[in-house]
Amino acid sequence: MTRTHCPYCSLQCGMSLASGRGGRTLEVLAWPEFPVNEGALCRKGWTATGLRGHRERLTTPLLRDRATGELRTVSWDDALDHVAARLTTIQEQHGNDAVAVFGGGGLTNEKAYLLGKLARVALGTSRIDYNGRWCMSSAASAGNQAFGVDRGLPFPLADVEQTDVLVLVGSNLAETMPPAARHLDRLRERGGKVVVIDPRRTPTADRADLFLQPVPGTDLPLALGILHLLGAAGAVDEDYVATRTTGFDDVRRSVASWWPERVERVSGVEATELRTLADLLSSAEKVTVLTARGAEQHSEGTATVLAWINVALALGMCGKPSAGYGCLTGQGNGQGGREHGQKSDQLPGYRMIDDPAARDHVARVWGVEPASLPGKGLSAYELLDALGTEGGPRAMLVHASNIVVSAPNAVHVADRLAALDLLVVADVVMSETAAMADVVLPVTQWAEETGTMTNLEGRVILRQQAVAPPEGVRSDLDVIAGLAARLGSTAAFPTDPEEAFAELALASAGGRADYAGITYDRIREEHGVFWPCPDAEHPGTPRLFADSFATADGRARFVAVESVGAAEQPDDDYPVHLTTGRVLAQYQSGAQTRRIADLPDDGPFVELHPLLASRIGARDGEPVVVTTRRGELKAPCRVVTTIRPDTVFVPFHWVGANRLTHDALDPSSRMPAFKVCAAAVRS
Ligand SMILES: Nc1nc2c(c(=O)[nH]1)N[C@H]1C(S)=C(S)[C@@H](COP(=O)(O)OP(=O)(O)OC[C@H]3O[C@@H](n4cnc5c(=O)[nH]c(N)nc54)[C@H](O)[C@@H]3O)O[C@H]1N2
Ligand SMILES: Nc1nc2c(c(=O)[nH]1)N[C@H]1C(S)=C(S)[C@@H](COP(=O)(O)OP(=O)(O)OC[C@H]3O[C@@H](n4cnc5c(=O)[nH]c(N)nc54)[C@H](O)[C@@H]3O)O[C@H]1N2
Ligand code: SF4
Ligand SMILES: [Mo]
Repeated sequence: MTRTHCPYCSLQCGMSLASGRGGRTLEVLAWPEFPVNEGALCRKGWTATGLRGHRERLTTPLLRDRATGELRTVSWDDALDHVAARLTTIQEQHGNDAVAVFGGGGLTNEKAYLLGKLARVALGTSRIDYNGRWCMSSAASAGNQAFGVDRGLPFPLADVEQTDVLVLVGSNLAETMPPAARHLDRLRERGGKVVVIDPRRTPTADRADLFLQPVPGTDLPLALGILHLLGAAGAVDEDYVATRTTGFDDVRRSVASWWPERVERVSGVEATELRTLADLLSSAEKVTVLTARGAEQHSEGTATVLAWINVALALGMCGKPSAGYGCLTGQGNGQGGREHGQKSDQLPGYRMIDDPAARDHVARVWGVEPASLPGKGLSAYELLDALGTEGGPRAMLVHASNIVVSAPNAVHVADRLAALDLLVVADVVMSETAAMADVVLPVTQWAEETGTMTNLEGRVILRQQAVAPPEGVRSDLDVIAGLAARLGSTAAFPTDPEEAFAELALASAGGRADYAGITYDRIREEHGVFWPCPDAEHPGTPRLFADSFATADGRARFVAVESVGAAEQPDDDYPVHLTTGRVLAQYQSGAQTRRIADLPDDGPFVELHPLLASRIGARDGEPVVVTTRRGELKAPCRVVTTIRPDTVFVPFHWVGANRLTHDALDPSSRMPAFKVCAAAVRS
């Protein structure tokens, strides 16, 4: 029996794996003592072993034959020799930045750390970024500005049970983190209130005492309107604002013109509902605001999060027990993945790459000259947009992202990928992106390897190996080390995860996300350790901000923000709002879950309201066509009364949704506007 954690989302539910018949069978069992999920798992967790031994599992490296265009089997040595030789030639001809690296928030901390080191040390390229940019980067950017640190939840998730009012802005956690929904039930049993803000009445909204249904992309005006009402009601905690924050005067002025009727015109949320929410917040002792992708994946995502943080700060909540603001991070290692150097502007320990002291520290750990470390690179979408262009990357290594399905404006992105001289994809299955690659490298997955992940609470946990990998398959750590050696790097690239973690801990020491005091043994004993944990005696930090914030003066910063609206607004040609998101039984691009026999894989669908359906003459279950300025999708419609009549929803787990989405980026986080664009729909 091996204690480990689910391969999917950021809850990182604890589970036990029982291997039988000499490793031929593997069964998921509950691990009731692990506090985050208390033995509960969602359907994806219970069925997670379904990819093991799957006939579509990759088990041998593949190289595209120039003559036939087909992928053919090659040995590991031939594959890695070929990749290293091509990368070297491309860099000799076009410079170091001609090679790009694209990582993923599903990678363990050890992999993310060494992938960043591969880029900065062995390849000397600035061009590394990852799919986490599309996930929580707006909340990260806002958290850094307001609190001086970016940890999704600055408190354990279970704390929300003890709050009085919980506001969920753009989170459908009943379907995206099902075991977390029990906190909502317990909160309500205690007499607390749940508020859900979503253009769709989701299973999460079904648990709400108050449900607001705004036009997609209007959470920012909504927050400005709430703050306006709180000010007018005298509900601002002036003592807290005076002693623990700076910048409120600008914010107070900036919300003066956001009276409820103006917010109603923009957001479609009635002024009376806004007042109800403001009253609820004014009278509560403890308020917790949580944002997720619905609020964040917008061209104004960072400003939106800042505006909701301003609401929490004005009420005096951040740092108070069972209250405050948090972001529900998404991928398994969405949190750790952004702390150890696969983001274009960061070095390990959440250090900034343009900070000379940070460069000195990390260069010393790596045994290189600080000046040899490249500077800041391009953000994920900008990187993809530059592929194969003049001065852009000519080769790219992809570890743990299925870009062809999950990138915005995906038809364009697939064109850019096709323009590369060399695309290398390391994956466990033949994803849509791997299918485009010149070299495919088959890697181990979760139960077959050991490594740490950092869950949405900042809790560093250990996924332990339960079974041997299939023959022919290697870990990403082996791939990284194998390439680094062939590229002539003399730096250390450990393939043992525990050794890699020890180096990561050193590199992170003194940084914002300090792991220096964390070891595998401690994690095993303590059900995970919360960062920052600077030394072996330190207990770890489940709760941040009780006494001070991570800013220079220890105060939280109010940042005044304005709303200019979504980048693309409906017009006569494209009259409805398109939004996208998730369903319970599928995960992300679906590369893994679409192949699991016990999960329904019924393809993309278009959710729309009966009023819209009758206007276009569509009937439930029949195909409709959604078009945007980027592309078109034909899929069966689901006619539901739970969505706004002016909005359609498409899940992104299948090829299709992202042919439609817009590539407008948030100016600060570079987050794409996945959650709203203008569309037309016809039957
Ligand atoms: N089943 C499942 N669970 C997952 C994942 C998965 O793929 N499948 N992925 C994991 C990952 S990486 C992530 S990031 C999380 C995401 O977790 P969530 O953020 O909960 O998931 P989404 O479905 O993307 O978006 C949440 C809600 O936002 C709403 N929404 C759309 N536009 C807007 C808007 O403008 N404003 C507001 N307020 N709401 C809006 C949608 O209707 C949707 O119900 O889930 C994680 N868990
Ligand atoms: N329209 C729309 N698009 C979206 C979103 C949305 O809400 N709407 N959400 C965005 C968000 S929040 C996210 S997080 C992204 C996610 O989108 P993707 O980056 O595509 O995420 P996954 O499908 O998880 O892709 C992970 C890939 O890595 C493989 N893999 C799994 N484990 C490993 C490993 O250890 N090593 C290697 N090398 N490979 C591995 C899997 O088989 C899979 O092919 O999508 C974004 N795209
Ligand atoms: S909620 Fe997330 S971590 Fe938990 S079992 Fe489901 S997918 Fe896995
Ligand atoms: Mo995500």
